[in-house]
Amino acid sequence: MVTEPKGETEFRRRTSRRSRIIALLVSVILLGAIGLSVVDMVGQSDREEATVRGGTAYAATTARDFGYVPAQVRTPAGDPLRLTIRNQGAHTHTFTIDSLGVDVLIPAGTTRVVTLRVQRPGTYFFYCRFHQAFGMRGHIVASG
Ligand SMILES: [Cu+2]
Repeated sequence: MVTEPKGETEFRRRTSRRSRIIALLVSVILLGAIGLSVVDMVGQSDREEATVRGGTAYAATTARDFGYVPAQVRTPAGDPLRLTIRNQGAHTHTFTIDSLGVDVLIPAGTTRVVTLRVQRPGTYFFYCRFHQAFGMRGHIVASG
């Protein structure tokens, strides 16, 4: 009959319990971090309503790693839209609208203002050239 030394068994048991506790803590922290960033992305308003002053519409959005927040901008058709895009991410992003010939590079930490001629009612799709595959896209909805 083989008996393990008592001390070693005790050590093994404690270590496995400790590693289980550490694994649990790590997963709780990871889930918390994921949850917080989701809340950060989703918790804010998912759409921006342009404000019209003196025949010009003004709106703002942020570019993040990797999405625009908010991703939908609503504006009246006909008025030029001055859209402020603040890059709060750690990467360079673009604000690109093929149908309007707009392609603006926004380095990390910088802000760009683009003036869009949204003449006709409709939906204008925008995206980041570098991170479109990551879901970095949105749209401008121009109402008539
Ligand atoms: Cu990007």
